[in-house]
Amino acid sequence: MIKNRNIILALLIILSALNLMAQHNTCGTDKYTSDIIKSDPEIQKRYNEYNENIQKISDNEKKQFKKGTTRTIPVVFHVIHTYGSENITKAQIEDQLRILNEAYQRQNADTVNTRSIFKGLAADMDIEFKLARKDQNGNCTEGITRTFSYLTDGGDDAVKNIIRWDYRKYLNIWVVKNIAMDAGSGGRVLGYATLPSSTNSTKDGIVILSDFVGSIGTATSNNYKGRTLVHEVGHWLGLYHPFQGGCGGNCNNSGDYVCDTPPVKEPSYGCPNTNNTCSNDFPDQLDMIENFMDYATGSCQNMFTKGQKAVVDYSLGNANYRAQNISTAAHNATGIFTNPSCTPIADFNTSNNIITVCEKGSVTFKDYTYNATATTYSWTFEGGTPSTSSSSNPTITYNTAGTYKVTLTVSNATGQNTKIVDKMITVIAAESQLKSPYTEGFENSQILNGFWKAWEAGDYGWRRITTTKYEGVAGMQAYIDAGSASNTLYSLVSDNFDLSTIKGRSPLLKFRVAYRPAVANSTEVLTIYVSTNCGQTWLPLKAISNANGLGVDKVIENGWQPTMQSHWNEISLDITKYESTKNLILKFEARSRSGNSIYLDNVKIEALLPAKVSEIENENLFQVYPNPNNGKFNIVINHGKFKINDLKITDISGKVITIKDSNYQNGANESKIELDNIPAGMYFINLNIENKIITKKITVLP
Ligand SMILES: [Ca+2]
Ligand SMILES: [Ca+2]
Ligand SMILES: [Ca+2]
Ligand SMILES: [Zn+2]
Repeated sequence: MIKNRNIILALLIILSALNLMAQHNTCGTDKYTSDIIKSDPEIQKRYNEYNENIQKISDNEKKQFKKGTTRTIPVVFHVIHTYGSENITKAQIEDQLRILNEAYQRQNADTVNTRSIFKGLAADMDIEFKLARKDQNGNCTEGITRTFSYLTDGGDDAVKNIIRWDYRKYLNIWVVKNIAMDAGSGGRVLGYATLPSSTNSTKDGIVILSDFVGSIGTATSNNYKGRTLVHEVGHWLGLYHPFQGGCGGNCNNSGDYVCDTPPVKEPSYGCPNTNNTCSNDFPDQLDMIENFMDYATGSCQNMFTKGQKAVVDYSLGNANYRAQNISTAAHNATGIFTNPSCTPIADFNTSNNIITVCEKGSVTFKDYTYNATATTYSWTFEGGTPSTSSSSNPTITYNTAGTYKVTLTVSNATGQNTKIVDKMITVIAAESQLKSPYTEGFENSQILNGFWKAWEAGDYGWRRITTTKYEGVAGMQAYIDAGSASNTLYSLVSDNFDLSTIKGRSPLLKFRVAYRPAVANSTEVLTIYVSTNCGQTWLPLKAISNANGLGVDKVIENGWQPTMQSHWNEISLDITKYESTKNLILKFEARSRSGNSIYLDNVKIEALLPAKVSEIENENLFQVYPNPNNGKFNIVINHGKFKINDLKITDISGKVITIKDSNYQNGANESKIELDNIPAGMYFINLNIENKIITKKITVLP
């Protein structure tokens, strides 16, 4: 079975290597529409209605091009980002706007490439796009919002809940790093749109990959020339793919319901300008690979047709579809014909996302202010040196361990704006107070409030829970279900530990995990990283999935959680390599596959080998007082780094009077012992520490 699977995998790898050319990037609108129709009968009804209506547009109307007045559509770009390259520049967005405007007014420079057979069919769509100048609340905007969210990495429709503006006034375009929707072709889904018929107040708009926005910046390296958004806006305005339904039948009732786009059997890729995949068109034309609504490479696309314009005119002329987006009311609300000066919105991050640093380390801050150019910067750095700065990207030194706030106020002639990030920078002491061996059971309810740090995305990610745990009252859960976008990473970063106290004794990192996958062939992954430089860099220690111990069994059960100790697997990792470090930090990174949660408890750093006898004997391990006593006495154990097995009190013959084997905490432990009715005489207290017995003699008086 396993063997066969490996052979199939190998074949798949070979096939995919041979067929790299067959891996096509696609548009996600068909898949999105089919899913949304299935989930909502009302949308299915509206979809059918819309299709019937556009089939009713007369042939004559579809052929006759009338130059009309330009319709203006207010647009807002919502950039969803984690301060990476997906946080594209305003210039790149403006470049995209130029490309949209050229395409929808047949002003693009490459109209000359439209082949002569199609030149007479090409249409100026009479549409322009303008970035909003007023937001929903009437505040000055440049038509670009920027929001930090891990959902940029495959959140798909979930990004629409982060921010959206009234869909009847604004064309909402969400710019993301990754779209999780399966392209079904080994390539990427570059974008997807809601159709005029499938729209609703929470979903309407377009999601597009950041590196396919415009033709400059991060889009420079592809040859799509910003036509991906031209295509998606075509869907948003009510156009279909010319290859929809293959060659189809009557051109008015099949395919894209437009007769002047020749039928195409399947999507066109590259620039196949001799293709004629359907011959049921009359006259039989070549495939119109120039059309923005096919899939040919953007650099080969250059036209819409008169028939497509008639469909878009219908959509823009109907209040049920897109008429409100070009209304005077929308124009006034969005301020697109005004040119106000906005106040900048303060935004910043650190260079390379570094938020932890060793004592005396430095952090460079990076300005991401938007919505206007700032003329002044005023930073305040709690715990930093210098503690203030007026430069845009200052470098600050942090001398003392602690967690510190950062504040930036930016301004221009119109006003000022402040961003405060509480507890942004954590400065870690050169030597940790937490000496190994050490156990973290997540029992302290304040564990995530300054000791460990958890990264969440929306409702998902790491949290302390009391409903299920390996031991004690609480454990940790990386909360994941179908709503958690696939490939989203949730990090849990530990406090720092001094490993040098168990140096030479084969230090191990041990922890308990519990997991079952929600579906076959898709498993969440837990990757453990370590850092010895206060979180500046992370080294992977191990990635664990269901195949190598994330769960104790291979049972598939959606929504599963552990209910007994036998559900928890113990993972043990060798960390000898780091035994000299005095501040080791761990990171538990859960990768979502939109399946089930991962559970974690009992994170231990301990030594495989016992301490050397001489080491133990040299420790002043325990005291007993008073001595002599009357059978009531106190034992103080301060065993530091050594592991205690048990404590036995015996009489002079070796008979055990009592055993105390409860858990001993790190540091000082004090126990009260009361031996009632015990005969006077000599007794021994035997402490079993690291399997060596250390004995103290006591005298009980009559
Ligand atoms: Ca057609
Ligand atoms: Ca043809
Ligand atoms: Ca626990
Ligand atoms: Zn499409």
